[in-house]
Amino acid sequence: MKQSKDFKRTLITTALPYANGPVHIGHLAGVYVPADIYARYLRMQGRDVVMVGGSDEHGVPITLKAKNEGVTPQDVVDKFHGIIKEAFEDFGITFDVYSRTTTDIHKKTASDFFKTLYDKGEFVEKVTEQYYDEEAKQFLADRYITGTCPSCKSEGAYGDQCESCGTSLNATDLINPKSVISGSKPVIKETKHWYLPLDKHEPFLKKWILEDHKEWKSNVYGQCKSWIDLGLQPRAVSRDLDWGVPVPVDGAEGKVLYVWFDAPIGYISATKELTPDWEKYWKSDDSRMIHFIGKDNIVFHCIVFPSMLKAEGSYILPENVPANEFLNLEGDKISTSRNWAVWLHEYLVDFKDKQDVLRYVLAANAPETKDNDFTWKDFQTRNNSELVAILGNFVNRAVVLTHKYYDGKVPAAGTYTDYDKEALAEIPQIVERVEAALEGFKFREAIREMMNLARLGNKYLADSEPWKIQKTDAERVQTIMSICLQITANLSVLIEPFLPFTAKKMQGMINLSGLVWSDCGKLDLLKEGHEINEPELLFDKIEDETIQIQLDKLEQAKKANEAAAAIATPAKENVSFDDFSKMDIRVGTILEAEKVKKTKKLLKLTVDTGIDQRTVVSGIAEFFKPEDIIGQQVSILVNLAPRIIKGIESQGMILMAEGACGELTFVSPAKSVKPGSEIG
Ligand code: B3M
Ligand code: ZN
Repeated sequence: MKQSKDFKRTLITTALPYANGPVHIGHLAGVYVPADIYARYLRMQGRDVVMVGGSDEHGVPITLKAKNEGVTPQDVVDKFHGIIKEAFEDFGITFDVYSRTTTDIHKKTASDFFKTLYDKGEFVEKVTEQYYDEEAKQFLADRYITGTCPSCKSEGAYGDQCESCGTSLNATDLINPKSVISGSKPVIKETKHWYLPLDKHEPFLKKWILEDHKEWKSNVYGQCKSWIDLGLQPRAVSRDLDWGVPVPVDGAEGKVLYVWFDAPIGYISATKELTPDWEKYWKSDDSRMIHFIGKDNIVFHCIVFPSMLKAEGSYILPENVPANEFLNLEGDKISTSRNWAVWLHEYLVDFKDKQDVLRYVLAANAPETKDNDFTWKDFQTRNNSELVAILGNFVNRAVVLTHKYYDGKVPAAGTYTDYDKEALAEIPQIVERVEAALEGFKFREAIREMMNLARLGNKYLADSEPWKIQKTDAERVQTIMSICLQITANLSVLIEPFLPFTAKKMQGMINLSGLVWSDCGKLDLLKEGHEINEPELLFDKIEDETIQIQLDKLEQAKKANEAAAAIATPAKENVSFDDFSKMDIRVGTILEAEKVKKTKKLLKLTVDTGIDQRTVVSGIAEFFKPEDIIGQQVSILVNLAPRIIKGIESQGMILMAEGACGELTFVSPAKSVKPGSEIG
């Protein structure tokens, strides 16, 4: 595999998050922490590197959100672009430029790009049939059409997918389709669009990826291979929509570039915004481009965008696409709509100044080769038993002892024992392993190796026990402390790409600045007599209560979802009034209650129905104790045909309401009424 040093420049791109919601830990773990680690590592080597990013501000989900909230799409993206940008800054994600796709530069760049391909005849035009809203006078994107799912029959399925049963759909499959805009029934109408003929680029892609880039991560290579093996089809690059970059050809009124056409061009526009010299990053063979993305974006970055760049002709193609899999949260898929997420802006309120803890946990647990789970318990453990107990503990003791023994001045190294030499010899080896892992985009391995240096220091100090011999062998203690300080100095450099906030604190503590990557592995970073500063705590323990608060938050989100899901249960089919009036529902009073033997759920009730006293078997035992419900007024369906339940004849049914978590409560009159009163 080629190394970073084989190229003169590196252009790092990071997936542009949609500006229709804030960013969460999944974004950070999948894309931005690895990209930032990589960019910092290259910058510390003095390499020419730019990291570009920005908000993806076009596309249907944004227009839908705007519509639901009664604001304009621009309002939506203005709000979230700000929130996202700030969250990234807070977490130390060092974009050289963080732009957005609604800038004039971007609109022009995307528009010109389309025009170039259009003029070169790189598109095919196709007329297809699509749903059209005659009242609103516009074509309807898939998400703008709802109807009954042909598969599970639930209402409110979208034109591309039913969220109840997960089936992917074509808009024309929906039963009773309805326009989200006007509520009217859409009609089918012809529309013209421009397609990128991926089939034409297939032979090239086959060679470029499957033969020339066998070194790509297996999840990325595998996905590309299965797309190519299936045979590539032309892809529409325009849409009938009024939010986006207008298609720059005559007769394309009301059409915009498909969001996935303009978004990757956003990388180009952002670079243009950064520097007038942008072309050297995009158009010279001694530059290389690396796309940091999540797995759902692989096809666009490995197949579609490269085909666009190739068709244009003057751009370089990505050298590598180290896409990550997904991060789950406490065993469940992260979901914005279900609020099942840890939002970055909220994390920082609950864990002030603990950016590095999250960066550490996410990198250590990054979903590099398979989906992975974030749990608060693991977060706590990694903080307490790795960051606090190993890294923080070692550095703190090294600094504190230096103050105690030598008034804060670095002692002379003296003579090394074999044990010292062995420990010191490990440092450059660890550095080498960190480098090799980073060059191969293996961030978990890199951070583990980085932590091994802290482990080494911790063990060296614990084994050497300078506090025991300080009075008897002062010379030896000087050597031990000098070695601990050199390890600390090395750590302060080595951790910088991963834990930049902590690195800064450490460098402040040992009074060093301007360190670069090649300082890693040097054993004389701190000269004899160099004065260090006062110790500062790098990490502190996270208690169970703090973790419980986070777990409670998630529990609440879960309950709210269940409540919403319960409310959202689709209505049953209509019944006639006659059918309804056949039901005889009355107010009854419970006179007796006892558990039905050998069952968990059933109570046998005697109910005064006003007509008679009768026996009803009811599945409420998990929620009520028999003695607590004597005298309770209930609603009872008295003319339900009797049924034998567990050998008891049940004559009627008690009506119950089901709460968000499945708990049952009685449906009873707001004030006490005579048993036998009719309900209806
Ligand atoms: N906004 C999709 C996503 O956030 C899309 C990425 C664009 S990268 C050019 O997953
Ligand atoms: Zn369905």
